[in-house]
Amino acid sequence: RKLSIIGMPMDLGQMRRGVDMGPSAMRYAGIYENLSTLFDEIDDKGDIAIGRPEVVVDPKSNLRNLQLVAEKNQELAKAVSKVVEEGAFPLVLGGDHSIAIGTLAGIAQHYKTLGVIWFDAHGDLNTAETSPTGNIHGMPLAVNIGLGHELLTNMLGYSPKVKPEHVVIIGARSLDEGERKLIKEKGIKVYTMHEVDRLGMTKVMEETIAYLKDKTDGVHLSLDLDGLDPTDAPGVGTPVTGGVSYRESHLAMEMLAESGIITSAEFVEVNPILDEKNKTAAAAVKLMGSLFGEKLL
Ligand code: DIR
Ligand code: MN
Ligand code: MN
Ligand code: MN
Repeated sequence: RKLSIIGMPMDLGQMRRGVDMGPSAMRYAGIYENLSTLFDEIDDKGDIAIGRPEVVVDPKSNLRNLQLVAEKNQELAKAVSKVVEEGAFPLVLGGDHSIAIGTLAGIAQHYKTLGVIWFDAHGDLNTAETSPTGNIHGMPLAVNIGLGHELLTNMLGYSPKVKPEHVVIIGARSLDEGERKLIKEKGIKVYTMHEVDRLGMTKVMEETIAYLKDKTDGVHLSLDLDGLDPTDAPGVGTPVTGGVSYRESHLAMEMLAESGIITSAEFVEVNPILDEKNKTAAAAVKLMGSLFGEKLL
């Protein structure tokens, strides 16, 4: 099998600079060295150019950098779609989590019922109306189920990208008021840290895999490094204490590898400026190894 990597150095979906260096940080941490034995071929397509304009909030929409986030995500969507057409496994390196808008726009059109695992401390289910920040990286899951500004939801001319009943959120521990309401309203499956503690990661993943396996024809993993505990992944813009441990996160990836359900992935929010000796990028790369079937023995 073939792995195709696309770097998306996007930092316009939130306010902390440095997350644009996430793709470099992960490559530096040894993506190629760690994954080369797990694939017949690795094709690194390089980064999509973002540029570095000053941050602007559109006072009308409460969406920071809307035009550019939409435009650049559309470029990503087209690049990702091409990878799927080539039959390779798409791996996108972020960049803030707003890039999931482009990634899923590119992928979902190739599936009838795409499932999504959203590994994150946050729900990313805000809209302009509910967002306390105006940051689009807090909105991509809402956009992907069809809620939000049309420039984002209608990317590549279709919406929604996924159905709420095909989404599983894992690791949540910081949910805004509007997000909680939406989760209940749409019946989205969420394993908060309470469930991770209570059930254990083994059970959480068994249930997640069973929940998605039969009703989807592909599953995208959107992994926000802030889902991990900040002691294991300090290099993120919005750390929240009490997260998934390094070992638990590996177990989750290993179980996904065994299940064979994952058909695309993205690793986002790695910010080397806020990191400790590239620890977060290194954790991301090790998680990729587990996700792609690396074994200890
Ligand atoms: C917050 C933070 N809920 C927002 N979201 C983050 O801005 O909407 N998502 N950091 O990963
Ligand atoms: Mn996120
Ligand atoms: Mn997050
Ligand atoms: Mn491992």
